[in-house]
Amino acid sequence: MKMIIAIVQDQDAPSLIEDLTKNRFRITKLSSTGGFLKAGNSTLLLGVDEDKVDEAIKIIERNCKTREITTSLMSSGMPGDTYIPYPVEVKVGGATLFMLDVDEFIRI
Ligand code: 2BA
Repeated sequence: MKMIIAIVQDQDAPSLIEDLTKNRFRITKLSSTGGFLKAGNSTLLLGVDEDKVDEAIKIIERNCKTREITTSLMSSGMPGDTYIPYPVEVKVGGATLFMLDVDEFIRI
């Protein structure tokens, strides 16, 4: 069994969860925050049999879009300086996936 940790944009999470559950995947959704943008995103945990991993990835691909986001980050030159906002444009994935081997899966 594999554990897929999928970090996705909040906008894509509802349709992705619906599509995954419709296809009999089990999911836990965690509310998370990206370290760079400091904006909310969604982290999904999927415990998946090895032969279902490709199917899960295909479902994630068809539900998660890449978006260009312009946002303001704050910079300060020296400690004590005022923070100055500056615009940055970033391309936020699709999805960021981590694949972990599961030693044991127990349901009680
Ligand atoms: P954030 O950390 O808020 O990053 C949002 C987007 O900002 C990233 O999109 C990337 O395009 C850009 N970005 C992130 N760190 C950057 C940096 N140091 N310099 C320049 N640009 C930077 P994605 O790569 O699609 O990542 C989307 C979200 O997935 C991230 O939100 C973070 O929550 C998570 N993530 C991505 N890679 C990760 C990793 N290696 N470990 C843990 N979480 C990760």
